[in-house]
Amino acid sequence: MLIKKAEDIRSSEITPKSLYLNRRKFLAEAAMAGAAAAIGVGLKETISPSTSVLAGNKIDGVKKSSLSTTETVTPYNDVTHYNNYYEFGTEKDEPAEMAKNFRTRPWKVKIEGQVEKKQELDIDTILKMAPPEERIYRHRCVEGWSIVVPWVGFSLSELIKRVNPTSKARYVEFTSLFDLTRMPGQRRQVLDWPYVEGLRMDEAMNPLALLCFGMYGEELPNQDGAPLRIVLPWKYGFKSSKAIVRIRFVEKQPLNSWNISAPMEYGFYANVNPNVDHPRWSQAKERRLGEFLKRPTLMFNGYGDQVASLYNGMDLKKNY
Ligand SMILES: Nc1nc2c(c(=O)[nH]1)N[C@H]1C(S)=C(S)[C@@H](COP(=O)(O)O)O[C@H]1N2
Ligand SMILES: [Mo]
Repeated sequence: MLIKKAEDIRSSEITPKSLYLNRRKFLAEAAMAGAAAAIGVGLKETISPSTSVLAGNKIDGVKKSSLSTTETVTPYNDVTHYNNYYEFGTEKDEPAEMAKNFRTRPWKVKIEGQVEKKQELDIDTILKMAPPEERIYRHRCVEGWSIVVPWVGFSLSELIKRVNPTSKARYVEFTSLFDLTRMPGQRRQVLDWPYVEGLRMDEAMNPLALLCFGMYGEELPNQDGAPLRIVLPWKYGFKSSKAIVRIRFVEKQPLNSWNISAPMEYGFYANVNPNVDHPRWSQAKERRLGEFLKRPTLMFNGYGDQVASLYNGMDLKKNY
């Protein structure tokens, strides 16, 4: 999502090399799955996190959620090796490598701003606030790729209810970790660090908004935002902040990193919208990791029934 040169714009129209390699990997996996079926081993075993060197700890007592899609889940290996996480490099394969040894304990999250009691919560206190759920969501990056991920977490509203925002709280702001020694990508000024994002209060309270600490039944791998991130399936991926250390309730619309960096290209709302093109490319289609042909992008990424009413009366071409 860096400001790209003309030659890069063209390359987004053809098959990017990483996706091409991804397809080769996909074909290899499909061949493996075929072989596995032939010898009576389940497909799941060929793609499950337990086969990865980055396997985390299993999360117990995870309940299935009715908010899940039944679409095919993207292989774990793709979701953990095709990442946007500029604190750990700007190439898609860099975060897996560069975040490998990132320490996520101890970890505190500051609760600040318009709340009855400002406090600092330990990550392990937050994880116990509500029972963990598996939410299989579609997730669409503004760059035109998408994934389907079995995230683990609970609704952000569970935390918000417990910290009692005041009546002045109209927005909530998420700040990611700033630490030059632990996040080497921050030594480059590709963004104004730390990464910040925000939501309107009613968006944050929508049941779909997920406070996320796991995926594929395990703790989040570092490259996907451990130990705590947000997941907002109806919005472009850049709204889903990783490695959150501060949640602040505010009166005014917070700034957000990509809007600061390129306001004409990335707005505050960032709702998935196939009818509003990015100034440098169309948003009408997307490529699901592991697939070759593009598929049409859906309004609100297909979550319109749950979220369209939040934007009644708003011009979504202006509020992109
Ligand atoms: N702190 C932080 N959060 C971030 C980003 C980032 O660079 N830094 N990238 C965003 C973007 S552009 C996307 S598409 C998603 C990618 O999440 P994933 O790597 O788990 O698929 O993370 C979002 N959250
Ligand atoms: Mo993204």
